[in-house]
Amino acid sequence: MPDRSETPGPLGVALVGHSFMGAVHSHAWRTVDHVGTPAVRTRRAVLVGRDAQRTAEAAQQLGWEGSSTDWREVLERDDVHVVDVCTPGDSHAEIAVAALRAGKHVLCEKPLATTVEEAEEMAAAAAEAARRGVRSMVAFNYRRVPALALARELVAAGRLGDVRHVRAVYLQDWIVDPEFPLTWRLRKETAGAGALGDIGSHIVDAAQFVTGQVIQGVTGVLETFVKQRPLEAGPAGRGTGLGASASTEYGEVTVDDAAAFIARGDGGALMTFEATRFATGRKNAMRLEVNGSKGSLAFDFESMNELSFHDATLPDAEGGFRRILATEPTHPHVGNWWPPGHGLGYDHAFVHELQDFLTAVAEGRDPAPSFADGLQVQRVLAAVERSAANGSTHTPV
Ligand code: SOE
Repeated sequence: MPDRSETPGPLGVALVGHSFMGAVHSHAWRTVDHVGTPAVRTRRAVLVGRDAQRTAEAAQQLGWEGSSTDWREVLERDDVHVVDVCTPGDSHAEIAVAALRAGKHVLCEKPLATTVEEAEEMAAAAAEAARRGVRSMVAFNYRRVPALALARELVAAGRLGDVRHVRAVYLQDWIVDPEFPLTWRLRKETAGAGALGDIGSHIVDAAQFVTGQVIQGVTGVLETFVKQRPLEAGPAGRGTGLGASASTEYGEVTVDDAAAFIARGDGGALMTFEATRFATGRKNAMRLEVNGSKGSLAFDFESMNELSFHDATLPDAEGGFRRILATEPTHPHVGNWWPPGHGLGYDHAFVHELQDFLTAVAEGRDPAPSFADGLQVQRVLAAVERSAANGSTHTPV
């Protein structure tokens, strides 16, 4: 462990975006200085948004020193060292690349970009910045859920043997109502993809993170169940995200509502994926099951403190899935929190993400997942889209 008796800092942080993700990240930035011994201290210097009044109000509510409507101006500030990008996908590349060029460390929400080309530009800028000691990371937060991090450790320690199957699903239902408005997440030009990009990207990252296998070929199908939706009511026309309200005019949904695809991992695993916003009753069911020659693991984010483990090396009479409560101080990320059994929530994974990001910055190394990792996920998503567009369907005869 590095000696952190004199924690350096503070690093000034600029957060761009103050909708759902901006609020979750704000919570994490408020908390990270107070958990364990931080690698470096931070200051919540400035919150950036499009509307001056709404951004100023959000800054006050979320605990930022000031607010701005001009991220370019913020990049010129010497007291800003970190830029956290929580905007809709279509502005990730422009902001992140400019921030890296300005010498700011960058944390960027997922999926990294709206296209492979943008993600390539971002990964190239990140690689160039790293040579100047400037760090970057893509925010696949579920990696930092203790039970999923434990799953990775068990696979890496060989407890599952050879991994043969990965079954990954991410099920939500927040747009089941056909009158839910056409927010930025439902338009290709702002989001890049629908369920595939927004939540499919999480399970692609999680499957690769847990198994250590890199996805090779994919075959996929996409579906848009509701093709027209009311436009959003409201000033900015890009909505407040998940809680937006509808106007009386309608527009076309240009992304998928659901995606299903199969893939091969480079270690021989057969992987199946399903991402949907139409699984009524499932709110944030991000689930992963891994079957190996020596055992299996199962995780469901809706019970995020638990990991089920079947050890196939035990005698048959003692087999079966047992529940590991991933709340011991010896479990990944848990040590600085509450006594065993007291459980963590969605927000804690974002604090862990910042802890790892800041530790890498302080220690002068690149954090993971990198922009190159984000690009690789983007390529998988694009391959699913190509397959869905060109794929052959065989009618049972
Ligand atoms: C909406 O589908 C959303 O907020 C995603 O954008 C997040 O990445 C996921 O964690 C929760 O759901």
